[in-house]
Amino acid sequence: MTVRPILTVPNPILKQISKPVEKVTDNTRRLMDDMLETMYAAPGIGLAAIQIGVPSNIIVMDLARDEEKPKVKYFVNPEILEVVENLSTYEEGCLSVPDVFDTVERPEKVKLTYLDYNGKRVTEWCEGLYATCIQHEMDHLKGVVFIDYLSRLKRDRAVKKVQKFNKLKSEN
Ligand code: GNR
Ligand code: NI
Repeated sequence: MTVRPILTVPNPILKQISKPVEKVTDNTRRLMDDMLETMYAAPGIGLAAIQIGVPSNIIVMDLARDEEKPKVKYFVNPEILEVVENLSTYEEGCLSVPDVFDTVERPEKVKLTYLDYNGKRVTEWCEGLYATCIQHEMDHLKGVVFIDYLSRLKRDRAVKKVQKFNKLKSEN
């Protein structure tokens, strides 16, 4: 397994629309293994393939707290089938926008269908942090990053902050 670099805004690759996976193969699983290792190294609670530059509809997630045992989830070709009307707000962050946090409103429950690590179909209702995170990750598959929901001023500030940080890093 390999930790791969995570792309940050304003990299245009993050705006690409990811494509469905035809079949869950060993190659798909190798990519998911790399994504999980990259996510843990960051560290983060979710990662979409496009964040490491791969435009495929693949997401990994682990919502377990530090002390808990891992709760790894893999999603291939996820689709939201239903959402409830109620919204919930959450202070979101993103590995592609490091050190920026802001509130985003999203449906508090979603009915999700996807293929798991073995290519088996799973359909389930998600709520709480799980609902927030899967919607955040599925936005990445459509080229959307959470700062796209903020005002232009906040979004521009966030991008500038990331660029400044990356410039400082590259000088070290
Ligand atoms: O690590 C992450 N934390 C997080 C916190 C609140 C809402 C969404 C997230 S996902 C983020 C990792 C990431 O950028 N996934 O795309
Ligand atoms: Ni993100």
